[in-house]
Amino acid sequence: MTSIVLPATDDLRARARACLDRIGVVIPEGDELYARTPITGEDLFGLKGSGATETEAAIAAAHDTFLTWRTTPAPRRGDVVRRFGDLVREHHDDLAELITLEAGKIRAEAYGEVQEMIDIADYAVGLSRQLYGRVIASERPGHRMAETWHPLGVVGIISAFNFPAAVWSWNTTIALVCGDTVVWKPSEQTPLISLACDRLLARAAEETGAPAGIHHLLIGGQETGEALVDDRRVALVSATGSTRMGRSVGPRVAARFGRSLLELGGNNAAIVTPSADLDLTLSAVVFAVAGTAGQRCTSLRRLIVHRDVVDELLPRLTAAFERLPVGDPFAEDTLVGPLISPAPLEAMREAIARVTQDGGKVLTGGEQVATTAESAAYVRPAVVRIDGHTPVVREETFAPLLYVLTYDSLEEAIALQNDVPQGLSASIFTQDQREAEIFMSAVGADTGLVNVNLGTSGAEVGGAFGGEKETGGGRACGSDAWHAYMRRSTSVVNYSGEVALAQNISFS
Ligand code: UN1
Repeated sequence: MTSIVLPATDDLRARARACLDRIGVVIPEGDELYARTPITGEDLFGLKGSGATETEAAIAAAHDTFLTWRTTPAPRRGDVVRRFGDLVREHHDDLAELITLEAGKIRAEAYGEVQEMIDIADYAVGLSRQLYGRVIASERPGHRMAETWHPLGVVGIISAFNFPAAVWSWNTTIALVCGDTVVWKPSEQTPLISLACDRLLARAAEETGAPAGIHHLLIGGQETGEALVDDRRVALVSATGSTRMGRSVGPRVAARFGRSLLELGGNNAAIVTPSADLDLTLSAVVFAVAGTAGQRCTSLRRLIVHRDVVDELLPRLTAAFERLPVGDPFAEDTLVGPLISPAPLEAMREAIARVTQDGGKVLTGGEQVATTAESAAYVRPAVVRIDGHTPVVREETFAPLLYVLTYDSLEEAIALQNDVPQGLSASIFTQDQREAEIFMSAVGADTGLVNVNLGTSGAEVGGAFGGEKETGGGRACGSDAWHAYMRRSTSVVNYSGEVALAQNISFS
């Protein structure tokens, strides 16, 4: 078997260093943790980590800075975010290159992730002039009742490897215009891109006169995350990652009556109905499964196909999967880059073994792709046909693995879609308006994101992003998601000159 030729790690290291230089990052070299590239699976740099002392200092400084930042008018807080967005535009190539180097995304997707940073920065700048409250009709004469949204405090961000820059940007740009300050613990798998983001924001702060203490980066492991989770000065913990992580974070933050915003696992499904446009369905499904090598929380994991179209769809689907170029994410024609590490490859193998034992049939994929780098993990996206939900189908496997199930009635298809513990994103492919409306209605998909004639992944930042059930319930990004980053005060003013009690109470 011919193996795919990958770039030399020395060349990748030089590319990373050049991007970091252009952004202005001085690499904190050390030997406490290692920046690694999934392209070859090898280390790029040894780094110094942040210990307990740095974590404490960062939280204390973020809290101190909050006390003044909250008094800066919101449109002025928008200035730092506007400048940050400009710097991201200037360094679009550098950031995208670092994302490819450290997260293994193909070029187009790495550029897309940086675009998502720009989009949310634009959104947050506009929001800085729109932090509106409501004026509410009072039941008492001569009284005015109004809501005001105030800055909340320190926001602790715990982010994952798969969107190492965009998810931080969603949280940070909105937190900053809301008057909060940020302490960020990124994934240990993506320290370089985190250093780059931190540096660009620090430059934006320097240039716009915002205090340096509005943002703190902590390069650390689980203990660092736990310190944020347990510290009362951290008003909101916004955590993206596995349901397992969320199960520990949520109750711990709640135990101290802190707030959490959880973006956890998905087990996203798409229903293909008899009226679906199959060409459109195919290309949407292929991206949703194989994009980012199946490592998005919104990746498509289950395809629920009507029995009348399954025989037509499946051969076309497997052929499309077999044509997918897997390999070096820097190569122009590659569509599927590496998995972040060998662990998801192992998880995918295990899932395939379990589903096969349960009667599933692998239609294509699942094999590791041979390359010139021993420690890298490249895999062919897989399609498995299975008759119903077995336990492994109801779990999230963070890899390009699609289970295909069949259905006869829409009701049955919706029941299957909802019969998983997670509730992030769902799609239906149909030209039947009635079916589409039912799918989006109260008896339809129980997910936070519901799509008609498009795939489950690739949401725009303007909408509220997040999901129900074991996905954690949090909403980030657009719409009114900013409310999570502020505290609401309901104020009542009596200008009547008399005492009037609510609920018609007379107390004399
Ligand atoms: C994630 O995988 O954690 O909707 C976020 C999408 C992207 C964000 C995914 N905009 O697929």
